[in-house]
Amino acid sequence: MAKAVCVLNGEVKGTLWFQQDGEKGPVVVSGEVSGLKQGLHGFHIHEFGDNTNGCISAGPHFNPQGKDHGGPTSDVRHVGDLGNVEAGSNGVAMVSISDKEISLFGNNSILGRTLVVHADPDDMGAGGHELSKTTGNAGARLACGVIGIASKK
Ligand SMILES: [Cu+2]
Ligand SMILES: [Zn+2]
Repeated sequence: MAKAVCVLNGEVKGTLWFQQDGEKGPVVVSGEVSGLKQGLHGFHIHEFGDNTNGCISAGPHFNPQGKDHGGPTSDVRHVGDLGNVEAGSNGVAMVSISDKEISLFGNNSILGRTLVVHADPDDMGAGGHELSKTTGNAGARLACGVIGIASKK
C-alpha cells in the first residue's frame, strides 16, 4: 500500500490522504477541508510542487497528455481533474474519491505536485466559458499544499 499526504494551507484548511494498492490500482483520496463557503469547490492536482508565490506558482492542472480540461469521469480530462468537493452548511467538505487516472507511481504520479481547492465550482469543461476547457472556470485558489510521501503509521 502506497500512501501520500497533503496539508492544505491558505484561506481554508484541510488534510487529505492518498492511498493506492499496487501501481495500477485506483487512488483513494480521503480527508476533509474546512472553512469553505457552502457548495461545490474545484479540486485539482496542479503541475508543480512549487508554492514560492503561493498557490499561483503551482502552475496549471497536471496534464501530462496535453488534453482538454474535463471532469473525473470524462473521457477527455487532465490527469489532475478531480472535479469538485462539496461543503455543507458547516463549511466542511468530507472528501471520499476513488480515481483511476492519478497515481503514486510512473508518468501520472502526483507526488511532489500541488493539490488546490478553489473558490468556485469546476464546470468539468462543460460550462461554455472561455476558461471551461483549461480550468473549469473554478475561480481563485483558496488553499493548496504539496503532496508528499506519508509515514507508514
Ligand atoms: Cu485547480
Ligand atoms: Zn483540468
